[in-house]
Amino acid sequence: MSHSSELAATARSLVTAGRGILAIDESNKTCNARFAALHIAETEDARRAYRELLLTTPGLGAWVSGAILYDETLRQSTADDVPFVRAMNDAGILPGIKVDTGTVPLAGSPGELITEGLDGLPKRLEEYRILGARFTKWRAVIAISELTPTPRALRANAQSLARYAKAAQTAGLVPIVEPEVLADGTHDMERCATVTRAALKHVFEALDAEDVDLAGIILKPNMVTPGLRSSHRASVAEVAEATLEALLANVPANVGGIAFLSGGLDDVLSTQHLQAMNAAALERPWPLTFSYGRALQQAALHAWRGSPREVPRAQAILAHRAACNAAAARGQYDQAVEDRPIFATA
Ligand code: 5MM
Repeated sequence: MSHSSELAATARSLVTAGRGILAIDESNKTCNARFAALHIAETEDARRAYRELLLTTPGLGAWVSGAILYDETLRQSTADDVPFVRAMNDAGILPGIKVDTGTVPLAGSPGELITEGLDGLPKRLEEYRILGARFTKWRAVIAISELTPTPRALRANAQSLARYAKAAQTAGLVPIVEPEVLADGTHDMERCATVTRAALKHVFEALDAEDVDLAGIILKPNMVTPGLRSSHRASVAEVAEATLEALLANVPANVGGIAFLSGGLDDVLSTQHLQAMNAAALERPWPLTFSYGRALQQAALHAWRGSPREVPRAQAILAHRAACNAAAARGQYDQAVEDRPIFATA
């Protein structure tokens, strides 16, 4: 198989057959902050135990095609000394890795961020490939306020995403391209739609300029919603319609697939939005699935709270959310699926 058809095949396998991606690539800082809020020890072993709980959830591979890890996690093993990468491959879950190194203020653009990580990237990609990663992720962050985003910030973030995507493909790894328009804010849905369209337009122009093979990427976009602090509300049908319209207007048909982030939205609502898009009459050329972090993990993390006794319950909760989202990826999710007893899922 040629390099490019191999990338396209990997991208497809991540987004088809009613499966999606589990995002557990929180940096140590973010993971520790989530642990601290629940009085869980902020240690390497607690992070390892938590990721083991998630990755060894019985049956997970039926709903989850891949998991995005953080550098520390890619190198860790289960308590029985099975490397996570091997446990994942045995479970039918492809190992992925976050390769950006986080955000810093964008000079000259107050309130805007640029994602770093291009320095030394080819070398790190090579090491990640040897460690067993098959795909990668880079997240750009676009904040909405009265003055932002500026065209300059949209352009700079799109260029970094495109340079990363080219480097990942050159190393034989599928890039997940994540331009996240943050849901924080008081803006209405129209404003989110306008910014999301502009962000996508810049990203695909930059990917084209870098000659990135679109069949060998996965786009990880936000959904079009009112800001989390907005007084405006939108129905599930309105979110699905506005999101599909933004994607159809800006995402070329040959993109390998689309896997949404959840962006701090309620977990059940995230599933309902995905279902509504997959059930929509509107024709779309790419598979639509999930690449959720918080919307898959939140309830499981709250059940676990660092207690070994709660591992089976937390795993059953994760399995249930993953099964619900996999049903939504097939357009087959409804209240009956949601109401299935949690221990019946796994
Ligand atoms: C899992 O969270 C990732 C962020 O980690 P850092 O902020 O520590 O870098 C994040 O990139 C995540 O993969 C996506 O934003 C999707 O997660 P949500 O929670 O928005 O679905």
